[in-house]
Amino acid sequence: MQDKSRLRIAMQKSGRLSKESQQLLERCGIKINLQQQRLLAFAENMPIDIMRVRDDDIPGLVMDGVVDIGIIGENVLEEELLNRRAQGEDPRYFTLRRLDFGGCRLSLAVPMDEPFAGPHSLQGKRIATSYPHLLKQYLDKLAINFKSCLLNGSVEVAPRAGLADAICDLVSTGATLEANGLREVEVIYRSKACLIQRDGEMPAAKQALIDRLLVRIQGVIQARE
Ligand code: PRT
Ligand code: ZN
Repeated sequence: MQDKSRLRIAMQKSGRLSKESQQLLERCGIKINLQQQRLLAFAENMPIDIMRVRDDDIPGLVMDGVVDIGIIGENVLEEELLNRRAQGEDPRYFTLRRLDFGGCRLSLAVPMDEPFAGPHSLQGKRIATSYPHLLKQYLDKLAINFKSCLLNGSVEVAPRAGLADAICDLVSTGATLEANGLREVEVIYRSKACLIQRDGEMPAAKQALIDRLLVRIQGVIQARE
C-alpha cells in the first residue's frame, strides 16, 4: 500500500533525462539506490519515493495526481497537455521550475534537395511526427493544412521510405537529420527538462519538503552555471 505521507517523485527510468534527473536528486542530498530494476525506489534519508517510468507516462501521472512531482521534457509535457485538451479534459499541474538539462528543439525538416520557401511550402504535404498536437498547433496558427503521419520512432527515415514529405522531430546536434539527408527548416518549439507538481491540496509536511528541495535545486543549478 502506498504511504501517502511520503513524497512521490516520477523520473524517466532509462533515456536521455534519466542520468541527469538522478544526479540532480542526489545532489539535493537524497540518498537513493537506483541500481535495481524496480519501479519504486525508496530514499534512505528522507520520506521520498522515486518512481521510474517511461518519460511519456510522467505528465499523465502528475496530471492524474498519482505522483506529487515529476521531472519531464517540456516537449512531452506540452504534447500531453494538448492531447488531453483535445479530448475535452482540463488537465492541471504547476511548473515548479525549468531545469538546466534536456535541451532540444522540435523542428520541421525536409529532404536536403527539396526546395523550401517557408512553412507555406508544406501546404497539403504529409508530415511524419511523434508530436501531432504541437505540430498542428503550430501549423494551424499559420493556416497551413497538412496530413499527419504518426510515428513513435524512426521518424527521420519517413521521407526516404516514402511515408512522408517532411518530418517534425526533436533535434539537438542536427547529426541525425544530416545522416538521413534532411535539413532543418523551422524550429517550432524549444524544450528543456522541467519540474512539475500535481494540482490539488498537498499536506503541509510534504509541501515543506518540496519547498526545501526547490531551494537545494536552485543551489545545485547555480553552482554549475
Ligand atoms: O523510453 P522512454 O519513452 O522513456 O524514452 P524516449 O526514447 O521516448 O525518450 P529519450 O530518452 O530519447 O528522450 C527523452 C527526452 O530527452 C525528450 O523527450 C527530450 O525532452 C529530451 N531530448 C533532448 C531529446 C534529445 N535531446 C534528442 N536529441 N530527445 C530525443 N532526441 C533524439 C531525436 O528524437 C533524434 O532521434 O535524438 C535524435 C537527434 O539528435 P541529434 O543530436 O542527432 O540532433
Ligand atoms: Zn518516450
